[in-house]
Amino acid sequence: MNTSLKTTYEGVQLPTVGLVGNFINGEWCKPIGGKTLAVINPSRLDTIADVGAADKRDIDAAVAAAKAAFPKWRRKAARERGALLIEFGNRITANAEEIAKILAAETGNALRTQSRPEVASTAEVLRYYGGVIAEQKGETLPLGPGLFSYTTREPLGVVGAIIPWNSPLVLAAVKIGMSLGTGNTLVLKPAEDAPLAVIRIAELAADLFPAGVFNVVTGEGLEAGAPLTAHPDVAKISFTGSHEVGQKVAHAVADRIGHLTLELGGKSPCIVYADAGTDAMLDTTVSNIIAAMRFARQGQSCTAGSRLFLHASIWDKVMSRLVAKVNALKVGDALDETTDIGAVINAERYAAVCGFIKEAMDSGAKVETGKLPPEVADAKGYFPTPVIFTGVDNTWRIAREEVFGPVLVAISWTDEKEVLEMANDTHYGLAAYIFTSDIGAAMRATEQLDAGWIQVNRAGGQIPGMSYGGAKQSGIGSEYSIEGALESYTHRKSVTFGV
Ligand code: TXE
Repeated sequence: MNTSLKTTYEGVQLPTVGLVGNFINGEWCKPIGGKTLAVINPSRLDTIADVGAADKRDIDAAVAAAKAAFPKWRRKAARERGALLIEFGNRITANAEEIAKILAAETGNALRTQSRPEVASTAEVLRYYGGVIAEQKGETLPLGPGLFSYTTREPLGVVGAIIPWNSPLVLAAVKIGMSLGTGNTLVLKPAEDAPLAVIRIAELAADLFPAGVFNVVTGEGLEAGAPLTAHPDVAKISFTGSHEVGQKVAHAVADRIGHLTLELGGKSPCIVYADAGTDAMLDTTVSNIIAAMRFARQGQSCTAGSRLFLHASIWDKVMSRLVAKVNALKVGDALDETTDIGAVINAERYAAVCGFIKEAMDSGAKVETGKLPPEVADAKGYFPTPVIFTGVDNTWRIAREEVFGPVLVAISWTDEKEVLEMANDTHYGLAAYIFTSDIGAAMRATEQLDAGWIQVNRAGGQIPGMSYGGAKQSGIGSEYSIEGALESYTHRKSVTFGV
């Protein structure tokens, strides 16, 4: 094995053996085609490291290893599988700082505000599944005299998991915890833009699971992702990513009637009622709007509350405080401890975000704060400053499509019925945020909003244990909770006894 790879980047300890390629059947091995891809730091535009770029042959090898490991792994007691997940989480905690720096460098997500908390959540997610997975219970059903039926939860087989770059580590942990915990084996393909932290945690787990149970294959969407989704021996695909690729994945899986979980994007509403703008609540409300928008993740979150519906009676004071607070956030190098907001992931996404901003400006949107970022060629990194638009109609593209950048659209409202209709007027249905202390208003809104996850007076991230998944075109299936894991990663086997 080639060990002459660089081991540090800007003082950050990199994965070591993992950089040569794929983790298949308990071994690190180079991609069969010998191709590599460069992982770029979006805050500095230099190459952090080259990783293996797999193709169908590597996917075939990984799926074969996972298939061979399945019969033994599925028979291991759930509590023993859980113990390994807990140990995995503990190893991540023991190496947290080094992993967080790798994550910040490759994703552009600021170390202090984003990457350290993501590593902590990653370990917590694995420990959560490790703890609860023994509760893989079925049902009993006395059907009548001499007739008794029960169900067990059976794993599906080989799971293929494909994840994006915006929260790569915690999403890897969710898919690892749910699939391995329930007795499936796994082939995990991280995003080509951000595979390094995932490779690092795979290194930490290399001796933990029996060979073939947990496999990681790095590579691009078409060369490595597509063959995984189309593989006849993959029983289930769990995909988090774009709506467009989600459709392709669904088609590929449908061809063989495979199991599927999709977590796609969102254009989530953030509804602020008049009572959230009182002097006592103002600061909290403004912080919540900023948190919901995920400004500190450059808006690159599927749950970003990117459509702000602000009650007209509090518009002026909330908007002026919001602009002041957003302007105080420091945009910069993700590895810098003082940075609040890092960089957008790559040139393509940067150009797309700039395109959205320019189009809204050209259409006459009012810019409350922010500006059109410089052309990529002039930029030292992919740094769009946060933008807040007003004077935008809910029908404009900026108000309807997922920008996946730090761009908030604010719309004023007075009538509750109308605002709830506007909030629901989208094909997405992932998240929603409501800020009010009026319990009746909160009840009406939560009842009427079409969203998989509604937060009332909170704008945080997912917490292990809660069920999380999209309504409408935001996805299929539920993750994070034990119920989600059991529904999405197992099938029910019914057994009926007669006498
Ligand atoms: O995602 P892709 P991109 C949205 C967001 C963002 C847009 C584009 O709006 O701006 O999608 O992001 C793999 N078969 N979200 O282009 O392409 C790919 O290698 C199988 C929302 O980066 O969907 C990567 O591992 N796999 C989202 C993963 O899919 C394929 C998070 C995601 O990449 C493939 C990310 C193919 N044909 C983006 N093509 C969320 N739900 O949070 C690509 N991939």
